[in-house]
Amino acid sequence: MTQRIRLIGVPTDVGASMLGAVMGPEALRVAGLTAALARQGLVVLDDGNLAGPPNQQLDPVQGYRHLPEVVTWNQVVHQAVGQALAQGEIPMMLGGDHCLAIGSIGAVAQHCHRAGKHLRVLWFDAHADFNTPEITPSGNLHGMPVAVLCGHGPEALVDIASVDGRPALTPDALRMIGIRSVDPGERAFVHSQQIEVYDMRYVDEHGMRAVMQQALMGVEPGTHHLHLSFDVDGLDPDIAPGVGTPVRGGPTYREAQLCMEMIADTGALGSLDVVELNPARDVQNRTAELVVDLVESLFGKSTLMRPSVSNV
Ligand code: Z70
Ligand code: MN
Ligand code: MN
Ligand code: MN
Repeated sequence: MTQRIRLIGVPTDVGASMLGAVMGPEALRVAGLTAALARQGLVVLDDGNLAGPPNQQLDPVQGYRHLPEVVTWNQVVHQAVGQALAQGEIPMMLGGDHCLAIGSIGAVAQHCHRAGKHLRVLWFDAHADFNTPEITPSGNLHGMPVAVLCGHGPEALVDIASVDGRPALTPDALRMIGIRSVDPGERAFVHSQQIEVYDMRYVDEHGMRAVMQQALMGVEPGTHHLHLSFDVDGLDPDIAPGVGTPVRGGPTYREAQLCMEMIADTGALGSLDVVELNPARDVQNRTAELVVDLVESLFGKSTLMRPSVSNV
């Protein structure tokens, strides 16, 4: 059966303090995303971008910057993702900043609950995005989506992400990959919640292959829905300069390729976010082109036909 992928442009940077991620959806289209997905045999559906409130560049209020705007964006995202999943499509968010994952993963969790599927979320990022208003150094909501999805944060956002009154995620559904920048209070909170984190030291010591084998352990296409939340700043800034907050020491091109190929091998990828691409910081759209290349691997581009070896 032909898979249909639904591109959902989410041009927002209200969750960040640096401007520019609003241009992410167009940069990905300009870099050839649609053609790359079509090359992998997918039917690509793209009705353009969602609409939401603009960035007024306000200061944080009670620990949050732009909370009402972030709520509205996530309601719109949740609705669009829920609709795509109900139609049997693979929703792909074109961000936009990472706050949009509250709505997208909230809708994915609801879909899994109804369909009786197990959800596994891979959070590929330089950051843990596990802040709360009590511990955030910035008030930026793109530093908080994982906490919100696990039930910690402002009620208005936790509600969007809830399924039958329960948080969208429990820590056991979550695997973080590529992490190398965590704030002091956030660090303690990540530990207390027992989040499974494959930080860069772990990638260095064990290699990306072992990381992905562990992160994908147990994921089977019939019973599981795999969601990739791909923050572009997770990649090493030498290869991906077009992000708002570059942090050196991330996965190389080859490590990132292997990560995507091993996700493809599961056959269980059901939805994804591509976030934090900042074309204003990019060099001739190079980062967007890299992301398109990686996304093509995510959907099965490989050099040779090979037997499924990823879980051996
Ligand atoms: C920091 C904060 C952040 C980007 C997430 C950074 C958060 N932990 N930055 N994604 N690009 O402000 O909470
Ligand atoms: Mn992030
Ligand atoms: Mn489960
Ligand atoms: Mn990040």
